[in-house]
Amino acid sequence: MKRSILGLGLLVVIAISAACSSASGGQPASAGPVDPNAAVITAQGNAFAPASLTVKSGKAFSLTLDNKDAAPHNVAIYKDSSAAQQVSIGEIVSSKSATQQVPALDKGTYFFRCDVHHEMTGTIVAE
Ligand SMILES: [Cu+2]
Repeated sequence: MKRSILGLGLLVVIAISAACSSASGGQPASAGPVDPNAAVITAQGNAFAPASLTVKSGKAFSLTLDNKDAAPHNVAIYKDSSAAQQVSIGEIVSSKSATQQVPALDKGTYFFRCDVHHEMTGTIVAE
């Protein structure tokens, strides 16, 4: 009796791990490391969503751009809208996602844009 319960448990474990591996194998390929805690900005129809992102100041973070457009986009963060001082420049990708590591920010409001389409803009607020 005990033996068959053990056998059943083993079968369940095998079934679960098989289900997991087939699920991850079916995922579309994406660029860059996958960080489940990354903040996500979506680019679609040549616009960012959300256009304003709030983060914790003083703490580096991962930011994923999920580009749903065939057009190339990136998330380029600058100190302000003059785009004179770079903070973090993300990889330019088309129809896929890319994750960038953003250094710890002082409290304040930062500007980001797509370096390909300067009309695509947003703000990051570090508080
Ligand atoms: Cu763009």
